[in-house]
Amino acid sequence: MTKMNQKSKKSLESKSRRDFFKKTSVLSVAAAGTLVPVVLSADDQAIMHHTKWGQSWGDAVTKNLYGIPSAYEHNNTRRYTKLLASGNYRASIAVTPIHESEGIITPNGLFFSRSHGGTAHIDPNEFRLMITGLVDKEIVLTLDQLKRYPSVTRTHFIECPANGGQEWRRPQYNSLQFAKGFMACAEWTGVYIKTILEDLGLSSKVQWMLAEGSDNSEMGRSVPIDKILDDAMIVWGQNGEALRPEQGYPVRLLLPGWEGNLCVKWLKRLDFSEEPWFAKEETSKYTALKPDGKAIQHFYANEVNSTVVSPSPEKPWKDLKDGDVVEIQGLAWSGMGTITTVDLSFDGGKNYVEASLKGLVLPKCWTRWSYIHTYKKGDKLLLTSRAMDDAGFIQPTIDQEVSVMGVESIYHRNAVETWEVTENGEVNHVQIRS
Ligand SMILES: Nc1nc2c(c(=O)[nH]1)N[C@H]1C(S)=C(S)[C@@H](COP(=O)(O)O)O[C@H]1N2
Ligand SMILES: [Mo]
Repeated sequence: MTKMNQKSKKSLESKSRRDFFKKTSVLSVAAAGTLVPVVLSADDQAIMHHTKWGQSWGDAVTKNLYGIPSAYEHNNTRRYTKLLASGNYRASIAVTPIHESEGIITPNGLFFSRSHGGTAHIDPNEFRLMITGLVDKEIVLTLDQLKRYPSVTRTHFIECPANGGQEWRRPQYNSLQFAKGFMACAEWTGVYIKTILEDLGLSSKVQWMLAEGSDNSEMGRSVPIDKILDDAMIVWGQNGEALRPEQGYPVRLLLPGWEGNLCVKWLKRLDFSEEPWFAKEETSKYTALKPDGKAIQHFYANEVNSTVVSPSPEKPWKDLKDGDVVEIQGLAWSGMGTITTVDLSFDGGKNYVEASLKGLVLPKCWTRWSYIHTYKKGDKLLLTSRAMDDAGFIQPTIDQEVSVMGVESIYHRNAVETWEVTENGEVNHVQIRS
């Protein structure tokens, strides 16, 4: 390091130290000494004990060549439900423990998993992707050939359109994981389909693309070509490693922000055409029955949505004392764009205050938000969050949503949800209707 560098580094350090002390003193005055929401106990002797992990060897690095979470984190798992499941749990869903989530990335082992015919295990050497229809050059690609296209890495959520779909009539699950866990968020690496199409040549007549999976469910969905040419990707990377089998190893379709069902896993074929295919998942299923008896057929982006993560039924306010400062946290997301605002209500949606967005705020991505709250012992609260996106949408109330959609649709529910916090700090899922 040169003299010059050393000097400027030192002055930087002392400047940030000065700023730190200046800021903390301002904050502690503002919060009257209650900023740190911890239970302080002067007579806790645990620090004096010799711990067993400090007195013997730790594990050799050879023990876990693929790391796993601490044994103490054994409750942080996906959970399954009979809902949407065949008797043998092959057609089934396992939901993400959102209440345990940190930041905006879901670890691969906790990514929700929905399949209609079980998790397929594909040998990457036998994998082939066939691209057919109205392109100049029809082609069959191996995995290595596919990965030779220039890649991109993007962070997006995937949400099953049935997320929260059991809650149309009444709260069904007193649980964040089951009420909202049909979704997760990851950093995906793959290739834009438009990049491949530049190479293959697309006919100007094309209006639709069929994506077909190679698992036994024969999942096939028709996607409008505008979405394909906008941001549709074929992905093989999930949070820095290969896709997990549950997510469609070796490759899946990713349509950022659009309903999870369209993100066909274990991909085998793309076909380009002038007409949609009317596959079973876009006719008998994944349509929304409206009160007039008609159904919405092609349903795409997941609408703006949010939830309070902490507290939640799984994360009650158990040990809080009167006057403790606590951070209320949640997630917001929109398949139409970027979250602009999240509001939080303490009275079930009558009055709102603005929460702050935390960390990265990305399009079609989970966005974490927070609100610093001073807890009053014995308070009964109705916590409701309400998000807005840059496409100009805001979450509806339950009454507003039901007045348009009725209660027969399973899909695309994005009305605000409410947690009741009891005077003991327990948290229950309730619905506020006028
Ligand atoms: N080939 C195939 N693709 C599929 C499915 C399937 O059963 N087979 N399930 C779909 C559904 S309904 C959803 S919600 C998402 C779930 O993605 P995940 O399991 O990675 O969470 O994958 C979709 N893609
Ligand atoms: Mo789904």
